[in-house]
Amino acid sequence: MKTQVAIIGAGPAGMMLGHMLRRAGIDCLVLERRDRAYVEGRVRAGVLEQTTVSILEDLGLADRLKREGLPHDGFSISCDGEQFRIDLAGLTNGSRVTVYGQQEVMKDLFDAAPERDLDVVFDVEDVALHDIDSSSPSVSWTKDSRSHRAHCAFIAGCDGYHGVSRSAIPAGTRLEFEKTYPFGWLGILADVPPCSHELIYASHERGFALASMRSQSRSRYYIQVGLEEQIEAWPDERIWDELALRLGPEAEAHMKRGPSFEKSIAPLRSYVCEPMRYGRLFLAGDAAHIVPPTGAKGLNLASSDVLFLAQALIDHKRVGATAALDYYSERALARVWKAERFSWWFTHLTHRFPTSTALERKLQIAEMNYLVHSRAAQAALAENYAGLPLDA
Ligand code: RFL
Ligand code: PHB
Repeated sequence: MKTQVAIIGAGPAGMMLGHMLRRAGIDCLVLERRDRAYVEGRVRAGVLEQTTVSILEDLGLADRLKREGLPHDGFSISCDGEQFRIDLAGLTNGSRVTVYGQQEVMKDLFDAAPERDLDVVFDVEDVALHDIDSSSPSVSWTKDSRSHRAHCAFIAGCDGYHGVSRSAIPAGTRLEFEKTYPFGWLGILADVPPCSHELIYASHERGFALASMRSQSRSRYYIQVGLEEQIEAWPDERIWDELALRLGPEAEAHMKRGPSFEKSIAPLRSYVCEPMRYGRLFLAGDAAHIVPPTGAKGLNLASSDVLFLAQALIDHKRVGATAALDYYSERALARVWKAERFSWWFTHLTHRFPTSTALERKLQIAEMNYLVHSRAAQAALAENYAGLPLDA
């Protein structure tokens, strides 16, 4: 078969790109290793920047987000039990973020696919990329034990950190930058009202904690845990006790406990692959870069990547121009590195590192103190958290 763009991976990056291309009348095909329920069931991002919301609005896919998403004008930071607020809107000319779970974003993207002629093939196996450095690349896969191949003009590698696309770029032509953190996040979902109407990021002697939400009646909480920790060692009561301690008395006073219905540990990593393009293959989203979730940037970067890529592919289709395609990697990476820096910085500010010395803990507390008292420091945090302009 033939298509214009073969998209590997039906996560947020692949599905948003698919919708952008179909709207511009560009043929594409999305290949996904898992089934729809699995992709939609993954509990991940919660915070959307205005750029991501605007992309979904522009695609006409934000009706439910507008109804059910929770706009947030600020968030709190708690340091050893003392809480202060970052006034996102006041510090940034009115920017705000929207709390709307990645699961809901995926549902909206999948629901709209059939009516917009966006083909998504689930449960594919053995996806392989061919001739990506030629003008006639192709992608092959198997499904139900039958082999398939799509000849295309371009391939979009949107298959996440563990996908196959990135490794199709010859090792000698890509640079990888990586840091793994010596801890992970243990996350739970529970059907109890959130302890605060805004998010609380806590830096505590015992480690980081985060109070987030999915709705007025569903809470999402995280605590920093050691990489050796097993989930079985964390019954709900132990997690609630730890959250109460780390988030501090103000949050504890309003914290409703209840049974968790999702519990998992995610490792933290900073990673960038450069360049994000090789021949006819373009990487986007987690396939090209990973940020620790502290800054809430992963899904938001995936959306700006695919916006840049769609603009370039549309340009190519309309006037045969390759300039935007040639500039894609540089344009995307400029934004990626700023989000990497911010996520790394915010992680260092709020987490306990097992190797950190007493001096480093004092420096961390001094930086937090500076943040409490300096409007300039708060403004820098706020503009990064709310999301920098696309080409800032
Ligand atoms: P995804 O979501 O990993 O999707 C990739 C898709 O590709 C499929 N795939 C393949 N398909 C075909 N063939 C293969 N060989 C394949 N290999 C893989 C996979 O099955 C999958 O469906 O990448 P994408 O689209 O780039 O999207 C990235 C986001 O999912 C990710 O960055 C965010 O979830 C990160 N993140 C957050 N981002 C935010 O912007 N705001 C947040 O508040 C936020 N919180 C989070 C997060 C991630 C977290 N975890 C668990 C890592 C909180 C957490 C805890
Ligand atoms: C979430 O609600 O899952 C969430 C919120 C903020 C973050 C990371 C995750 O920084």
